[in-house]
Amino acid sequence: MAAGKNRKGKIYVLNGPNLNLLGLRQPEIYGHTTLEQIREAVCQSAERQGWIAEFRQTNHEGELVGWLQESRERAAGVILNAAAYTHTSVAIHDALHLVGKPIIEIHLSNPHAREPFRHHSYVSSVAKGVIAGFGMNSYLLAVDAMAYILG
Ligand code: CA2
Repeated sequence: MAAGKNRKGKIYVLNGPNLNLLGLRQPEIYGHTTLEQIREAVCQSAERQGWIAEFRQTNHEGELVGWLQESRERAAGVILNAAAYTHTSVAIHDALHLVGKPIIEIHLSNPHAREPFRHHSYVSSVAKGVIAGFGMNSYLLAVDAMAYILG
């Protein structure tokens, strides 16, 4: 086993509004994979790399803010698909500022190839990096990147 593979720290993987409907609506944009299938793949990949993925979804902005506050004490890093809140939420931007751990912004689709209102992100300026446009693989690439950043 490679050095550090048995640390078992937590990586928070947080998902915003409507992502619970993945695979059930608009497959032409978001694909056929369900959030549960993504959760399983993410948890397995994290585990293989010596981390525990804490995978959650909420439709509520305040709950997401609460989880970001919690991550300050409980997570080594945060992978965030804030969904529509990416483009609207100063509250999430402020909470991300306080996390003090590496943050990776992810999206299934590429917001820059979509409507202009998706081109601005309140997450990007406080993220270590952004991965977008690769469907479920955006999540898996983010797990790899986070494992690499955390060493
Ligand atoms: O591409 C992404 O991951 C997004 O974060 C998804 C958000 C969108 O507002 C962002 O601009 C980009 C929307 C998530 C909505 O999820 C749905 C899932 C199934 C059916 C309809 C919506």
